[in-house]
Amino acid sequence: MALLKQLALGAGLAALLSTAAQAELTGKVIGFSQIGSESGWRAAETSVTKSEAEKRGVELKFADAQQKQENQIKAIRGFIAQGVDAILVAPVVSTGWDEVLTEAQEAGIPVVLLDRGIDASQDLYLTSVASDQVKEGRVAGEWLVSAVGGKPCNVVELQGTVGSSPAINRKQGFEEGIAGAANITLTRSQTGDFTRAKGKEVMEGFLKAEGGGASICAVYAHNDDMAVGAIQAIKDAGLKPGSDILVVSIDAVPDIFAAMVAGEANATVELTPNMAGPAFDALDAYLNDGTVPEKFIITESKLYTPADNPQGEYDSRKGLGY
Ligand code: GZL
Repeated sequence: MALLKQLALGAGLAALLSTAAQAELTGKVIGFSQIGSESGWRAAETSVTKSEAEKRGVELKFADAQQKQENQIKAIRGFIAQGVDAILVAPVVSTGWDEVLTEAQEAGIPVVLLDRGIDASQDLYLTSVASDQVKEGRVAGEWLVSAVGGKPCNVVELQGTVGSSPAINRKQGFEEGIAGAANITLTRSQTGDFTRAKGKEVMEGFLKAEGGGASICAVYAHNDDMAVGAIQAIKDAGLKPGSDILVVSIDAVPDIFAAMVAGEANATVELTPNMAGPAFDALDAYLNDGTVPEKFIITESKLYTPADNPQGEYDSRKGLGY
């Protein structure tokens, strides 16, 4: 009995401490400059960030930039003027941040990057919480190599937002992943801006340019939303997504698992929408104990295929704000 009591006490203590830790940000005012709501994943990131803030008693000031960097810069300047305790930024593109982040630094306000990186001095931000986007692309490429075996395969690519770190890195990673396979050729590549509508439109263009698509063996999309748009375009062209044209993408949102259940998608690489949890934990340690976090906090990237219970994965993700 004594052991059970000790275990219960230990568990209770751990729970108490974790709540206490989360409570350390109580009353802090944190600004969040979010890119927009271009994809299901982005919507989930916003919803998870708000619930993580609420759990910790943070007053979150949320600004939706509608995909425009100038709106993000304006929002960050607003947070600085309000004298917030910290700023979260999901940077829509990777350049053009030095001036405004220097202003935040001069105001003594720590900045944490979420889900995308920037080309700027690492001194300008406290830490960055993101996936290894090159690895995501490489995992997708390696999956395609294994899926087609030695058969010749022309693959088309739907890139993310031009100039964004995921678009740059996922392209690089995919090319690394297929580099050793002479039978696989990347024949067309164009941005679909991470949206379903644009992904469908660009895929329609690829299909037309390739005489209806018979020569296209696979589509690689930098996110699931563009893949879902491409799936519709493939069906409209009278072809079967998932078999006539393989579909591989990134994010692991519920709708890509629904497509897998329907036999219309083949692989996705998971991206957690919970970048804010690690960000708030790092800010808690920094603001309360002066602990400087690692510069890069890397989240996991896991491959899912129809062999991995897609219905269960759909059910477990539905309702998380996607
Ligand atoms: C990647 C993230 C991307 C998602 C897309 O870290 O920035 O932006 O993969 C989203 O769904 O639009």
